[in-house]
Amino acid sequence: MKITFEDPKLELIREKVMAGVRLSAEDGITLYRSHDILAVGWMANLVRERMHGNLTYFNVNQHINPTDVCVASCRLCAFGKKAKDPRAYTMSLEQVWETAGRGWTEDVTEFHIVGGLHPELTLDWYCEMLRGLKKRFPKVHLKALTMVEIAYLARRTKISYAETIQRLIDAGVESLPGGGAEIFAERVRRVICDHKIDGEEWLEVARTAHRLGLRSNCTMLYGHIENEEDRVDHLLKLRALQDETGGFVAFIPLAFHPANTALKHIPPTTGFDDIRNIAVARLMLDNVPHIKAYWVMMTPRIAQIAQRFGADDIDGTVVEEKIYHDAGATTSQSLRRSELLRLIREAGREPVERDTLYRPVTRSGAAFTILV
Ligand code: V47
Repeated sequence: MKITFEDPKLELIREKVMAGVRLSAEDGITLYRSHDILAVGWMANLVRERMHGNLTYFNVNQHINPTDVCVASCRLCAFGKKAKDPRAYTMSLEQVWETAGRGWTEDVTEFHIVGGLHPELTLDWYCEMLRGLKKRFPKVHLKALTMVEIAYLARRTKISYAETIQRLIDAGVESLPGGGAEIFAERVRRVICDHKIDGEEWLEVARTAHRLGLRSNCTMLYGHIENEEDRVDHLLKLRALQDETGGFVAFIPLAFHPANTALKHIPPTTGFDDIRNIAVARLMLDNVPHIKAYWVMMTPRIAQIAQRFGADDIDGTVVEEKIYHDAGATTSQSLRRSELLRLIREAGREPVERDTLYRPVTRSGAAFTILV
């Protein structure tokens, strides 16, 4: 039976998707402009099932944000604070280790560690923090520091990106989270994050990390002042780097949360746009293995539906999330493993607990092993 799409502009794209042909920038714009969400989602689901069958991945992780002090004053951000701000915090090394221990159980397989650009914390401090975590929690994977934090530490230490990353690897970093990419278009960055490294530098840090053997995630912040061209340009730059290095593991579209930011006049994203971003990403990023519907950002309800619109991962237990909650997120700060399982099973998908690099984790009682 031939299915007819409501939006005739999608027919040519469907032919390409069915034949496994790479989509162009123009196709990306067409997908973003279409209101035929069922057709866009149908194609994304086809690709998702081609790549991952009926599986949806999740992990048992814990976020740690050692400091919210940040020298940048990005308009998009509600998390970063100036050092003098009475609300600002910076953990001591002992506090980081103690925070990690508080959320830790035998089940936790990943610490996701990101924070502000602190003017005084040195690369040595971060290395000591990482070594201390590895010593105390040797089985837990350290996914730590964004490209932005790495570029800042490199500049302050007056060493190259490669040397900075190598020191972090030696101290225990095993992969990098995907944050801080925002939108690569300079015109947009000037408004939302003018104190941050530019898009080319973000990509250069990622390229260097991949060359040194680290895998990383990648993200795109949408729902502020960007347009469809900016979104497609961003996705194509990630796709081009992935062609070169193969180092990205997952892409996470991040919906802008305006509350408590300098851009609070911008309305929050809609469920329609959240779902569309998942689907278009799955279709455009044909070389990135996983598309993550991050439940903290899109709510567990939308993340659940996203599993039928291109996403194959709903992220993890998280434990304590600050960046989105400072920006007004009303989702809970953590989900139990059993809740993640229910969200996946009720969408008719088969849950697979994964480690950071998407190897299945099997458990028997409290102990667990990672199948390689
Ligand atoms: O880097 C900051 C963004 C990112 C706001 O790699 C905001 O597995 C929306 O990167 N509204 C942090 N977004 C989150 C992130 C992430 C999350 C989950 C998993 C992974 C991963 C990465 O959130 C920041 C920035 O891009 N952000 N402020 C805001 N007001």
